[in-house]
Amino acid sequence: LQDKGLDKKEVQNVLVEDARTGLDVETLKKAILNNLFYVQGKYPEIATRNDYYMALAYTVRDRLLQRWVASVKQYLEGKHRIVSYLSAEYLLGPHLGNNLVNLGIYKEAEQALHEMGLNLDWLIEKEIEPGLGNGGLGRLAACYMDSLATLEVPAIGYGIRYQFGIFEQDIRDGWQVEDTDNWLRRGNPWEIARREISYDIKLGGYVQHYMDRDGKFRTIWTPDLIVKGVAYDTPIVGYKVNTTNTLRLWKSEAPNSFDFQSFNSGDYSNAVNQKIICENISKVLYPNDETRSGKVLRLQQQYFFVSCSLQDMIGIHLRQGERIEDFQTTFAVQLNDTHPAVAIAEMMRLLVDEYDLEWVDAWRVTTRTFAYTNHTLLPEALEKWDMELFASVLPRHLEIIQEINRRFLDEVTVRVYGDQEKISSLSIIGEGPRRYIKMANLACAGSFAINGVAALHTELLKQTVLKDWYALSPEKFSNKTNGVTPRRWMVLSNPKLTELISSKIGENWIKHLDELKNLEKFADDPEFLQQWMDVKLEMKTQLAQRIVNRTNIKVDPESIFDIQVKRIHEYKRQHLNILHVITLYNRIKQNPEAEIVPRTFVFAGKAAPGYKQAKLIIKLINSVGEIVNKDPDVKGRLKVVFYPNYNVTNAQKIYPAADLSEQISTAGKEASGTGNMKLSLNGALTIGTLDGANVEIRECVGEENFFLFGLTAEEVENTKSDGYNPFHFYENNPNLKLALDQISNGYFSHLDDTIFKDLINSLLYDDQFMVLADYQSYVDCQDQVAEAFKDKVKWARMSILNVARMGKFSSDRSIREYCDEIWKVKSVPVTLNGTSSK
Ligand code: B1H
Repeated sequence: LQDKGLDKKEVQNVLVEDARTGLDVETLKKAILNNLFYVQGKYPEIATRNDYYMALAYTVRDRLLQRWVASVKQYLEGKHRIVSYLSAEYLLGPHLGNNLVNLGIYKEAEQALHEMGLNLDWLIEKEIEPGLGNGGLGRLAACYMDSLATLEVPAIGYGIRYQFGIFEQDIRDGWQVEDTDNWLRRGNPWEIARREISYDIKLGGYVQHYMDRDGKFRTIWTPDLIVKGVAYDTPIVGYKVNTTNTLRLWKSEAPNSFDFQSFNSGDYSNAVNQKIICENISKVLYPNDETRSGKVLRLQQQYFFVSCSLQDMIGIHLRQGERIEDFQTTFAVQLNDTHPAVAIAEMMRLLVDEYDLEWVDAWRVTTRTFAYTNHTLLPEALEKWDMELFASVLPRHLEIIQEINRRFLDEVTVRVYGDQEKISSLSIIGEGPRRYIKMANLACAGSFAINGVAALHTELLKQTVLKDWYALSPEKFSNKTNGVTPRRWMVLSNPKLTELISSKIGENWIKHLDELKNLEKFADDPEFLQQWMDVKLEMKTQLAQRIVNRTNIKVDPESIFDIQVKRIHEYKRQHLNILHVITLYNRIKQNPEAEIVPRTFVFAGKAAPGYKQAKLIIKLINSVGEIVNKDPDVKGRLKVVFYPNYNVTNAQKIYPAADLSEQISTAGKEASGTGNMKLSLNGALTIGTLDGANVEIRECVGEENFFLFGLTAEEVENTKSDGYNPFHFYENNPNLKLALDQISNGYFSHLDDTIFKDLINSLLYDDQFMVLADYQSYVDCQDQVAEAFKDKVKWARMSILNVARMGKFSSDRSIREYCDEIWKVKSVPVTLNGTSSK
């Protein structure tokens, strides 16, 4: 700067006064037109809706960049421990509205567009969301990125830039059909490709060991494929703070040398093939929520993003002038489930093979760096890799894992006094007809902290799947109950309720959700109760409009909006819900004059494409809907809707309209749930089992405001060990028997008595998830719901108290706990123009 005769202050002033940073309506208007011209190459008369969306998106991005650069600068200036979140999934949802909320310029942008004759919602709805996750686990990562930035904690999220995210769901003839999610088809204004940040990743091949001239053991891994990972960065801005962190997603490509080789050898088509193989690695997200896929490509994906991320972190650490041995002082690395757990072996490989550390020193660094979050107890979700398959992709890592295991078991043998059962349960390598690698055990061995995602889940972890680990190192275990960001899930998705709440208690609650407590004193205020009911009715009316547009089903906004939206899974028991629908329907058929409180049942959720029973459940919902919705005896009192393609965008429209939140998983199966929190925060009352975070929600909102039913986790286990016989419930409960018989006889399927055979047989003769055992308790509880809903004011009062007591479930609280108790990181306010917040 001095060379150019410029004063540092002057340059900064030029930057901050730039038309790309101003937040007022006039500047925004100018900036939008400017970007329309210089980015899209259009003038207003010929601009399309997408042109305007892009112009606005770039206008917002310009403002993010200023904060982003300031954040990176500030982080590099001092010595701060940085959180590194490793996740194979980020279910971000659309950026535009959220960034406007967090920058605090939503109203200004709305006004600017209005003055230009445009509508903000119309542009927001143009965005295609990045669906880079399956469900709760991916969405949690996104909420945590929001809270890290809002709490001004230096953090990087690392993951995969899938070219195709979670498939799009359509319903044809009642069945789910999948379509590819080409989310990048109109470009992505929210990311910046950092072509200069890339790493080579080896795959396959073989390993050789030799002794060098100094008598040191050396290892050479000769891969049979090298792929390049390129960084794509997305800025994540906190709510009304300058802090803007980075989400760095890796795209796989062929290395630069590739084209070159093809020219030399003349084997052009082979070179093209190789290029395709490389690009395949980040091509598509595996759509199996809660079930692992033992495919080579999945392991390659996991290793690919983990190796890129660790190389990137080591680079950042060393460029700070630090020693490799002190890596853990620069980064705390959180493993979002075991999907990135191969990081533990990769860290050892980098330290030992590439940075020449002794094994024990490398292990010390590794075990002070990583922490592991477990998200499920379901046995089918626990990741295991066939050892031969693993060796074919990561030969060196297999050796390293064997060495980790050898040293670990050597130490453990004495601790457990040779108990073979314990040793084999703790072993990272499983024996059997084929040997396999247990990723949860690798994660536990290599981490300094292990946590579950709700109090009950953590207890069950300690008592069941990780029992022997808990006995070995109880100090590593803790609970970190999940949370959700109130910015996306209230301020953005439910502006009307947000405004109503803020009119009574101010806006502080958006950052300090506990302050919702202050609403309690208005729970008996008749005017407030009326306003509360008005907002809910308005949101229900809006959803009713969307429902009719999308499905042609007309629903009554005055009816109970009874909502179950989540991935379709047998353990989540959407079929229990449907059995209740059929039971109400039969009451009407048996007595058309029966008093039935009108209800709209809304279902939404995707089934893993290979999950037969889940797909059948979708077909069942639609089949029952078809009969119930058009039966004249019902007189519109019951409506069943399956809203297609559940994603973040649709969730934001559904939650605000819910009266009743269905959280009805078999107790002990849902690790936490987060939809339960979002629905409750938006004023829905919960009908649920004592599972996951439901337990804590009920504790907070009060048992009088929660509709509880069903077996407890303990009762489920006892019933099973006593020999559970679902057929007994079928034979002895006439309403249940009738409903199941109707399904199997084809009452709901044009007399086709074959379609639902598998589903019914599994319920009658196996019923792993205790649907029949919980049926009567559920129906009785639903009768209480209907009774309670008749008194609208009383219901509204419960709804207000419910919201007032949801403060605990902010992801800000979760992240604060992770920061204080696991990562030991502090916030680093970022200053811009001398202030740290808007
Ligand atoms: C959760 C998963 C999951 N737990 C495997 N486990 C996957 C497992 O692609 N895969 O192979 C994908 C996802 N997802 C969910 O995590 C739990 O079921 C919820 O109860 C919990 O709220 C959520 C966040 O902790």
